[in-house]
Amino acid sequence: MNRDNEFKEILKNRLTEKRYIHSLNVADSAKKLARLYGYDEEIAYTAGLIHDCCKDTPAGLQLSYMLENGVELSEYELGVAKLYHSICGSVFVKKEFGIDNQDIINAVRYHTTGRKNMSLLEKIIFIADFISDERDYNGVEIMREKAVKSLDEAIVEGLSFTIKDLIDQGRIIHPDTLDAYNDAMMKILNTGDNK
Ligand code: DGI
Ligand code: FE
Ligand code: FE
Repeated sequence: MNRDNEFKEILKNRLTEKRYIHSLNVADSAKKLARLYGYDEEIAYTAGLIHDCCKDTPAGLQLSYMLENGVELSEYELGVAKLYHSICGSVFVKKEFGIDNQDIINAVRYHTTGRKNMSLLEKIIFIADFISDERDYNGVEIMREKAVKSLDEAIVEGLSFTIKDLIDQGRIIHPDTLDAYNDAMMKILNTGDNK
């Protein structure tokens, strides 16, 4: 049973219009990537649709929701409010949407940082978030080209951008972000041309 319409009604009320449109676009991108890379298209669509379900909730409320639900935040997470929505979202989709597919839960959980050994769905959602239709940052066309060529190459491209930006802004880089970068880079180097 596909519950996307039910989720859409809830998300429309939880998210700003801009974020809701982003969610629909990420769902569409995820579905296309799923077709290309051989993953269940319906599951990818649903994961994309709900990935930012907590993004417009105030950080304090996200934090109390996570703590009430027994989430233990690492020192790198507790002080970085931008990372709350993916962790909070993974609890929310399980508890409030009744999602029991662990791959979907993990795709929401790791969509901001990535991590080592991401599943195919985790990679699809991570990249779909970078290339959704409304994205117009410098370099988005390169990301869209890489996304259809190799998910690992797209991950390296996207995380290079994110990590450089975080350094320029003097922000904390989560260990999962660095792990995701190194892991994807290792995969590219092992199958590609050794320098
Ligand atoms: O929720 P979206 O805006 O669609 O996208 P997202 O969940 O990928 O969040 C992107 C933001 O998260 C962007 O401002 C960079 C930030 N971010 C990603 N990884 C890290 C991070 N911020 C910190 N401080 N550390 C990270 O490792
Ligand atoms: Fe997000
Ligand atoms: Fe997003």
